[in-house]
Amino acid sequence: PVAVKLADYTPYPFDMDHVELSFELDPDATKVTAELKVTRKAGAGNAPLELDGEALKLVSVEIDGRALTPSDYSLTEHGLTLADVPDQFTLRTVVVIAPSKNTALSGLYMSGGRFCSQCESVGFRRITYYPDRPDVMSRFFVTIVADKEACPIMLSNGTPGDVKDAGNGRHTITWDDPHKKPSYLFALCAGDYDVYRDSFTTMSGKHIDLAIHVDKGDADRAAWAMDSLKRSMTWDEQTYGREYDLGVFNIVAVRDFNFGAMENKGLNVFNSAYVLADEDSATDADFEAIESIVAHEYFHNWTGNRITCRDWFQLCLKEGLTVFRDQNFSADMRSRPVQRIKDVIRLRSRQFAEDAGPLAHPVRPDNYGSIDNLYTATVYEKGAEVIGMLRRIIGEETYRKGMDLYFERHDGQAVTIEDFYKCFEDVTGKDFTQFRLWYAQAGTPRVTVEESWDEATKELTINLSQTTPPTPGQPDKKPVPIPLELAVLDGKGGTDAWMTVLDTAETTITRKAAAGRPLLSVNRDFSAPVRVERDLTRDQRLALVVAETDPFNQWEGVRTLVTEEILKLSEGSQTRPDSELVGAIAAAIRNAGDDPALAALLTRLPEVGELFLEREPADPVALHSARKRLQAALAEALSDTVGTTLEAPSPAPYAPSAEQAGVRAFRGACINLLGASEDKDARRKLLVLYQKATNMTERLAAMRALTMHGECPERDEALADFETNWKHNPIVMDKWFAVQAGQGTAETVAELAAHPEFDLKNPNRVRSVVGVFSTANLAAFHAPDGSGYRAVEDIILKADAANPALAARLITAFEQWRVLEPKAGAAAQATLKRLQEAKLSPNSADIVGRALG
Ligand code: HT7
Ligand code: ZN
Repeated sequence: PVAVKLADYTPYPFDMDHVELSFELDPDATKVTAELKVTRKAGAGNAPLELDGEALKLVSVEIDGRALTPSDYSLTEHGLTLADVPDQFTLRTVVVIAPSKNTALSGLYMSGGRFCSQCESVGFRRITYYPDRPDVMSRFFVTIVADKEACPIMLSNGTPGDVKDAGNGRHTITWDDPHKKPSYLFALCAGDYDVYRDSFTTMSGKHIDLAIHVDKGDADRAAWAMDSLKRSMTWDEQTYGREYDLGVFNIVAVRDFNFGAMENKGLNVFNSAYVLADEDSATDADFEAIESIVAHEYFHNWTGNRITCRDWFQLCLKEGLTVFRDQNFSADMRSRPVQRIKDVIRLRSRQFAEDAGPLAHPVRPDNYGSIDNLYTATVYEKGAEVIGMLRRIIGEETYRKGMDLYFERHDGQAVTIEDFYKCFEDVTGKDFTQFRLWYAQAGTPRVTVEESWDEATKELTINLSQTTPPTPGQPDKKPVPIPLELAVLDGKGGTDAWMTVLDTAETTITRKAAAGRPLLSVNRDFSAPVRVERDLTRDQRLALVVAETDPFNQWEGVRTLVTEEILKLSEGSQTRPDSELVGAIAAAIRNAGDDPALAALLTRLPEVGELFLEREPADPVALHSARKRLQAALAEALSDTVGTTLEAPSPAPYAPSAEQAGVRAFRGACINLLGASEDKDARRKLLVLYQKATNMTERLAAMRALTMHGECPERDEALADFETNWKHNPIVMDKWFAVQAGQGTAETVAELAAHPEFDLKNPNRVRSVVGVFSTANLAAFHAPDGSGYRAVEDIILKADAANPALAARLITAFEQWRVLEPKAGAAAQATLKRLQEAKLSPNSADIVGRALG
């Protein structure tokens, strides 16, 4: 694909103040009429009117009621151009589209027999001819005409008018969205749904009707999503002073969706996996994910919708900021340290890996080949970390002042990262030019920490230095401002904490201590998204874990020890896990007993993908085996704790509360340890746990733990039972597929892909097999004989023909091929080359091309 460049941005030469759309819905031939009120901008010269359009059948074009002939315009497969247009006019186009044939799930498509749209980022051009770019903002009026029986409910953005009869068994409605918006926030959903309703009164006393639209029979399973929505609305009022701005807020759950959810104005569309939950069918992780995604999409109403992006290079303006907001919401709803640890695990496993490979790019890229591939962990997760650093540096109160100014100054506009930082410059009087390097430089900075102690002066001298490794297209990096939370610890709970901003390549700090040599705690709370390098012995690290007073760093200390141990085992410099270390980890887990969620996180060993970052070349098979050995040793050391924990009953009656979820998380961790255990009786115990489980969290944990034991009658019994009980529920069946893909071999993938319920057109199902296998089962995926790659290659090719955005994302699993041990690396490279030779979509070709470099 030809690269689009940030430097080439030019404003659109026309204003498009008012848009009237009319849809005559039909799965095979929907007629879309668009009336655009167009005004040439002052100084726009005689620029032609260029409209984007793809996969549209053009029926007619009129200007101010005058029909045009093909000689009056130019039509290509990417759009419609009108050369000589007046300075002010009404353009009317009629097109026909076929939602039933739309398998890309971008534009207007069918899911479960219902109409559904997805326009971000460039789906609107598959609905009608339009300047499909975020800086063109219009007021939309949308009329829908549909069959009364097939579509009793017809939804779009804004405020609904009355439903009227349209003859021939059809009816019609018009929606008016008073807030100007870009086309990517347009949505239309129509069909027969069950509706879960509620209401919310805003801080200024306005009444809002809330509704969640789901498949027939699923309404009760929307209660948690509704509860999450109301809590999000309250949180945004209390934390950012932001109130909802329409009389209705609708959510629609759809089965076939390329992503988690979409923040269309007043009409959020969700992947049904992030709406539907009840105690029988959903795990605590599901409840948590629903809470955070509902909040994320709701928060976009201000950070994304009221203030949007000038162009797609500014994606992090809405996404990084909104992830930061949803992470803080979750931290307030649950435990802040536990939330921080989970966010960091996700950041390291996805974003650090991206930053270390051929797909590395800055938080705000300056060029792209395929726009769907911009939705990355770097834009989202690192984008959120950057906002977190900004807040840390300027303090919470000043951050809020800057945000208030941003909302006041830019409401209703499409803006840039520079506009955002100008607000913070204006409230602080500081210059953020160097800070904005975080948006321009790819790669994870490394901070090296060296210390020396002067017994005579009682001074600890701390030397801090930073470097950022080269990334594709960026060989040389400048120092970035790194806010480091530091503390010296006296080992008796005494903590002298402060923050320093490392904004040069190197600096030296001294800190006085009252008594003997203190221990140094660095990057507390993971204050900056960097890799910290310290040359400490195991004993020094153990002492630091014991003395540590920051919960994040307590976990981090154990994590580092565990990582070093797995690396030693995988490299053969040690054959068996060190019993003293295993004992110390087990003690740390037992000591965290007051906070079971934290204890559960301590038992969770780093995944193989995260270990890749530590060694080059990486040997997934050796790492997996070393990890298993350490897990088995830990299971043995904790066997008493595991026994007593699992003998106690699970909390009852069930509630998806953070407190109960913490207890179940530790029970789940114990079940997992049984999965790793070499105890002969473990399988029988796990089958009993599976059968007696009173909730999905523990039932699934037991089934997963049984699959860790490989082929055995107990595993087969659990899998068969699960399938029989849940075959009617696709969201739960995705877990059944995922559990097997996450533990099995290439053969397992082939079997799962041949299962009658495997559906190449359903992204959730494809991800639960191919996505899970290639990202969570790395020893099998990266098998040196290439069998793992062969198992997914054909599925990816077939998926690409139907849904390029989905396939491109699956191919990113190959991004680490260069760091793999030679056999797997060569097999991965050969697979990428074969894919490159196949006729791939532009999305997938973009990933393959960049991955091969
Ligand atoms: N803003 C939404 C992004 C999204 C998306 C992007 C590409 C293809 C399909 C998509 N569906 C939703 C989701 C969000 O970040 O809130
Ligand atoms: Zn988002």
